Amino acid sequence: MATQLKNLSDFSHTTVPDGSPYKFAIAVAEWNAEITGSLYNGALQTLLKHGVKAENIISVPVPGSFELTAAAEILLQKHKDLDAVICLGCVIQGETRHFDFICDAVANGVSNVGIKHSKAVIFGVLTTDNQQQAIDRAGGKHGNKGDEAAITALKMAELTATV
Ligand code: DLZ
Repeated sequence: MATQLKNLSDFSHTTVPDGSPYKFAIAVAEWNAEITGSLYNGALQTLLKHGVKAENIISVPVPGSFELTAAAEILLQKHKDLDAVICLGCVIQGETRHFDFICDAVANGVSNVGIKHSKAVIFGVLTTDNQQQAIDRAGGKHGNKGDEAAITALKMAELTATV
């Protein structure tokens, strides 16, 4: 049962739920694979570190970030016992408007899939101006956004189970 929040200090960024009761899927884009591979390793290790059983993690590759929405939908349709889906990708700004179309589509898409299924679908997609910014956020000087996506999934799984 969710408890009353009393003050801002309740919004702890250090308390991560025990993941042992939960089941997750990770969909990871193959575009910019050296970046998304690091995001994936970060997310996977973070789930395992927080007690998620290896057999309760489904991992699927998709060609590009645009396909993450379809993957999340398919996973939630086929695996009704999933608690959350983590979507990982990396879209790097190019010379055309492709960047904007892909970023908009995947952000709106994963959001809509989550609402449709009443399950958290986590947006772990880097949207950067260049390769260096992506490296910095995939295990570099700005941490690993895959780890953060996994922690968000754990928190949302607990919320879904307890609210
Ligand atoms: C086509 C494309 C381009 C130009 N750039 C990226 C990118 O930076 N990151 C990414 O994940 N995917 C990219 N894609 C592929 C699209 O996401 C998608 O796979 C194709 O448009 C086919 O639907």
